[in-house]
Amino acid sequence: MLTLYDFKIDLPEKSISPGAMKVRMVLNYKNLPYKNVWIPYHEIQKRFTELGFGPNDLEPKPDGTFRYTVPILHDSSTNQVISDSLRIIHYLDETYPEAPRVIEPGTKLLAVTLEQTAVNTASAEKFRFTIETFFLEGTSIETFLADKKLEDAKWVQAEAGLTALDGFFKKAELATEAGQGDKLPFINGKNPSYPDFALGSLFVWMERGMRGADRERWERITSLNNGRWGALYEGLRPYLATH
Ligand SMILES: N[C@@H](CCC(=O)N[C@@H](CS)C(=O)NCC(=O)O)C(=O)O
Repeated sequence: MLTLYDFKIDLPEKSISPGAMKVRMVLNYKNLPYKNVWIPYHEIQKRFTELGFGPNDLEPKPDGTFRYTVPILHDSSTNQVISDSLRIIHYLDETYPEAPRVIEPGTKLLAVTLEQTAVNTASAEKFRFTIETFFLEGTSIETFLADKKLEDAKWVQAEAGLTALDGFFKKAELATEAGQGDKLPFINGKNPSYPDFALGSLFVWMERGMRGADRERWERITSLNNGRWGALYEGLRPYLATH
């Protein structure tokens, strides 16, 4: 049995974690049965330590120590515990080869590079729901949201990041003279692969986090760059279910 550890949040869609949603989409796409275990955000380290799970050793902090992060996948059939979404997805590709592959051989570095570009873009954005839920300590929400100019500037920066990414896609499409039918929604055409899930998981986080007054921002993203991001997200919608 596969068990996916995610953090608990009070949303009808249940999850907002990009890493966990990336793995969940891949599990759904591969049609592998799994169950979810929900951990309170502020107890991730405590609960994982109790369970004997280690920290995420792929992402050291500046002081060299590691964070405890979701997602973690436990596979009882191999008795493995794996942290970090990239490593989990690689593990699923290797361990369950009868399901469709998500990281084609030789494309791991490419996938990570594209993902990091997207993450840098998304981290320019701050929206009310995530700030209030996770970063309310201190004065950040007042400083950030009271200053409309600062908020708008961050959005310009985020949209510029997506537009730069759109430029890579366009060049690749032009170079291979892809017909309209091959263009969308996924990077490789018809079937989603790792970069699509990586980008899609950031869009999940945005769509679910941009509520109320922030909704309009999300709608803008779905139509930005000729609707590229909205179409990619729609293509992934069949894999969003949280079982
Ligand atoms: N690159 C990691 C990122 C994991 C990550 O940052 N997870 C966040 C939740 S979305 C977390 O667990 N944060 C807890 C913390 O930083 O204390 C992955 O994809 O698995």
